[in-house]
Amino acid sequence: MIKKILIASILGSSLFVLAQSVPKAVLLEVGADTATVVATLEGKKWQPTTDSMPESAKPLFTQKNAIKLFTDVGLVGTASLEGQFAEGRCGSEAKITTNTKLSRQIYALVAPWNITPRKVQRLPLNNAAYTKVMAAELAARGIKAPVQMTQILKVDLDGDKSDEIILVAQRPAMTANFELVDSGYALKAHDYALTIVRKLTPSGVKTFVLREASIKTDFDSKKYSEGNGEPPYRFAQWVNGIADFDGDGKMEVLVNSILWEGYGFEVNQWNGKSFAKLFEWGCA
Ligand SMILES: [Ca+2]
Ligand SMILES: [Ca+2]
Repeated sequence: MIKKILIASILGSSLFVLAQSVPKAVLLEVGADTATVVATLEGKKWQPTTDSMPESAKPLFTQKNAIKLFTDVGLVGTASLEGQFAEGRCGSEAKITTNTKLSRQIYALVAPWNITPRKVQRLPLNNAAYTKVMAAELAARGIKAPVQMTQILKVDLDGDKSDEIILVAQRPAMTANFELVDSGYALKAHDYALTIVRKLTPSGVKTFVLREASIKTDFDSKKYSEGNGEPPYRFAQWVNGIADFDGDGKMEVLVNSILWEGYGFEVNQWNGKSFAKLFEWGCA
């Protein structure tokens, strides 16, 4: 069978085109009853989709409960596709049905592998040791603001039998359900958002930065209302998904962030030495 496909593809256009045309997995952004296609895994590369749902990806959705819903704590349920994909606000949209109660926008993978091979644990935010770690990170950046931890997650991302610790802190803070407080505008000097991973390496436990932002001065509302200057920043960050995006048994980290009036995410992957960006997506 494989031989036949190979011959057909050589006789046809090319092997490369064949590999590109059949996605291995699809990433969806999921709301209460709608899913939007945001990226497809083509060969070994995740490609953010622009507008239309790739025809070749449709067979991936035919099975009931093919859509695997995940959050910062890994797999939380499944969903099934209902009806056809049509153009939506941020990409191809379709109706879905699920028994899982969704209280915010989350993400889902349609992929044949186990997307969360290891458990993720949410730790209490008042952890003294991790508050100290975060305080040191803020101090190292000259950020004079208190630690406002919004997430502490414990998970063995890469399966080396040692847990990584993911810490997210920010001011303004976010609610436990990742809603913006006071619209999330960074107005005060030293407002910040910082997402880091603590990981055991051959040279000890090290800190890796997934995302960071801060402002040095107060927002000048007078200047802005007079028509000068930039609007205030919004740089809220939250880890909204931990899952294995490519089926290699190692889990990646999806970090959402607010960008001006829009929002987006980056998927970060441990490459053996550091966390690198696998791909990103955004919608205004
Ligand atoms: Ca590990
Ligand atoms: Ca992986």
